[in-house]
Amino acid sequence: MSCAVQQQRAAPAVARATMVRAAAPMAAAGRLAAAPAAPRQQQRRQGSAAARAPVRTAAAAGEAYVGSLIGTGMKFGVVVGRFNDLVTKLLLEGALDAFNRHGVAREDVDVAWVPGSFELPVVAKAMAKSGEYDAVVCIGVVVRGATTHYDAVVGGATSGVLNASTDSGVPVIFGVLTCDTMEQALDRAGGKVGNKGGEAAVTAVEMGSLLRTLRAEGKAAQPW
Ligand code: INI
Repeated sequence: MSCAVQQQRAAPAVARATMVRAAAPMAAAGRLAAAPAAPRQQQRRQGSAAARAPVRTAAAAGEAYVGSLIGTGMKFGVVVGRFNDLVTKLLLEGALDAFNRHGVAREDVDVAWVPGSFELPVVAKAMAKSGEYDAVVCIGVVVRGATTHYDAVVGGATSGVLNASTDSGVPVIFGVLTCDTMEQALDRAGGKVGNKGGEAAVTAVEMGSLLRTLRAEGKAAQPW
């Protein structure tokens, strides 16, 4: 199914990004505009100081867009690393729970497992380019203490996820924990620092929604 067809089919009004017509606040922040030339007679009547004073005009503002946090009717892919799956399973639970709380049906979320964080980008990019998803979430856990190639895994995952996103035009969200200890990772997987998997899912809803609206209005290129 082509992306355009897919997007029309699955774009309910409720999932669309909010468009806010920028009014007073943005106009007030408008730049200082050059004063229009006053007719000669008028210039003579004005005092010289007043005539030199800059004139503030209300600058016409463009539209302001923000993604909706209601994901009903949207589709998502989740790619999860098995390495440190004690924690990645908790992050996945957090992501699925957040999707549910934001109106995304469970059958609209596909989950793909890969060996480790280094393998996240290739699958995320392929899923993003399939045209099936509004956004893809990558979930992994890299713990510094447990590996000598921490930097290589983190670097590959980070740049790979970013590249998957910008290359496909589909948001690919970085839900990879990079921690010094397993305890820090658990704190971020439903422990005392919340659940970063859930946060990644909410980011996916917002970004997917924003791009749907921008594309529907011809303000963003179609993906890939
Ligand atoms: N993968 C992780 O997701 N987290 C880690 O902490 C990790 N460590 O420690 O090495 C890890 N390594 C595996 C890596 O992601 C690849 O699967 C492997 O290198 C094969 O390409």
